[in-house]
Amino acid sequence: MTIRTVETTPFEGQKPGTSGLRKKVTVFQQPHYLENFAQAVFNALEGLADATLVIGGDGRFHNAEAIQTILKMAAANGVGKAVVGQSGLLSTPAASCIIRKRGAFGGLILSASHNPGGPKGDFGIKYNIGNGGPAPEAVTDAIYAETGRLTSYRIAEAPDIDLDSMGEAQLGGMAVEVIDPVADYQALMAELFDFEALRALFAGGFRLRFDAMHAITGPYARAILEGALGAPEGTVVNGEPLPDFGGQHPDPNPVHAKALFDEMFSANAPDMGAASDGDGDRNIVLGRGIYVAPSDSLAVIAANAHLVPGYAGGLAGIARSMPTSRAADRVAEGLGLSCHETPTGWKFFGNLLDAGKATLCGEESAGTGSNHVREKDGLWAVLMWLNIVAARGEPIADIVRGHWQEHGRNYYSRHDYEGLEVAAAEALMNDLRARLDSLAGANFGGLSVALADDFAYEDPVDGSVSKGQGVRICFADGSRIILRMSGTGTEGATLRLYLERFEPDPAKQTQDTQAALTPLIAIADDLAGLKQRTGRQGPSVVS
Ligand code: VG1
Ligand code: CO
Repeated sequence: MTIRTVETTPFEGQKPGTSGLRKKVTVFQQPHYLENFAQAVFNALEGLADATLVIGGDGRFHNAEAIQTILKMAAANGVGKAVVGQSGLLSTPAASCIIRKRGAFGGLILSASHNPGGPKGDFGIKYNIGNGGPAPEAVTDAIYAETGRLTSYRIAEAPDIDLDSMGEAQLGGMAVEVIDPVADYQALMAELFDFEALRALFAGGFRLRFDAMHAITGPYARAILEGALGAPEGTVVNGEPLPDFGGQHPDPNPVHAKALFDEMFSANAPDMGAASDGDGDRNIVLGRGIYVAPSDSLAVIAANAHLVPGYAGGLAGIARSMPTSRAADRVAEGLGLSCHETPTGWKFFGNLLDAGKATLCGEESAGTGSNHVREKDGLWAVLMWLNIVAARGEPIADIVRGHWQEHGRNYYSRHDYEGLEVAAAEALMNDLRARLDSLAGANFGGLSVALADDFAYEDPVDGSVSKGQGVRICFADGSRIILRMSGTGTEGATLRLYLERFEPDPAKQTQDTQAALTPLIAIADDLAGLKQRTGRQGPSVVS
């Protein structure tokens, strides 16, 4: 094998503290761009020689080319073996599963998750460590440091590997194994869930519509739902992964999954609706005439997990990101479990899961998962709900409303202001931060501020501290207003406003979430000057 050393210049583009790169495809198509990042990863990882790396992506535009480049670079950097999903495909949770199952050193996942794809869309790459989860900050910082001192990268001169056929090949000194992207993941799901009960559920006429949004979950959902569980053909819609996701935006929210929402609120709605995102780690769940807010989903799953074989032994604890509603905290309290509050992003759950401090984790942004892998897992959440429905024999709407009656209801909504001018959004946040101290004890129409801070987290396992994770304003009655800037967008700035209010009394609970939150929306606007400073009349997405 001939190895070419290509001279390059230090690489700018990656934000420090982020687990990978997410950029426009056109940025990734620039000469040396992907190569620079990959070489920075290889340089930063000690002990990679002769080790196994798992490689796969969500099938978006540029996936196949990027994988060929990465394989040639991995071979040139002394990697022992690459395990690649057939046709270069692996969902994020399946990649996590395979890294763990095969004891790999780590993995490279090619995806920009819920961001749009296609030649004008986004591409991304991130490195996951040997526990199957996103690299923690110590590793991402090391990769970032390497990007700043790169002078060359190494690549093998070799023909492309045939990724469409399963089997083993050799790329110089590196073995390449092309595997079925679904098999290991499906086997893990069969261990966790009562597949027999789920087969009986579908055989009994239960109707599910699973919208794979032309992204990676299609093959997984077809194999498991329509294959192993016998759901009727057509249960999975938009099941063919397409490089541009069929021109759609693979983000399962009320705007981009509108067809699914319309169907679930129609007269002929099936029993359950669900969707996943570009790389298969997110999920939404709907019942007939009801959308289950992801924060509620975590709480309901926690309260019912004992009904599911993989969790029958009970939970070690629950973890949620700070902006996620406190519905799960109430369940944890009732079960005598601790509920950990982490910054946004799945990487913060890894230590808690590894240390056995949590079994279930969730984020308000349609992410739910457990200790079975180290990523959030869209299809897992759907199977969890199916198993709970099968065990309880109740419709989803009744399960959710019953949960609110028993535990109280945490009204919750996220308002996104997308595509803002970066400087204006940053100024808004900075001005708000500067005023936090003066807010303590302040009163807004009868609501008094109990705590106003910029969230900081100390990891209970390794002691690392992450600061500046979002402004939170907590009121004496349990309501919260949270503001933070998105770290995943590729155009302008996205400001996220999170609103939460608790209503313990079932007699006072209304169906209209936005109406229940109206006073908080007004306070948030007042505090942050949202309308005036963004020049927007309202948010671009309400979820
Ligand atoms: C968003 C979500 C966050 C999630 C992250 C990655 O981040 O809010 O909860 O962990 O996306 O999800 P941000 O910084 O834009 O708010 V995914 O599906 O891209 O892996
Ligand atoms: Co995702």
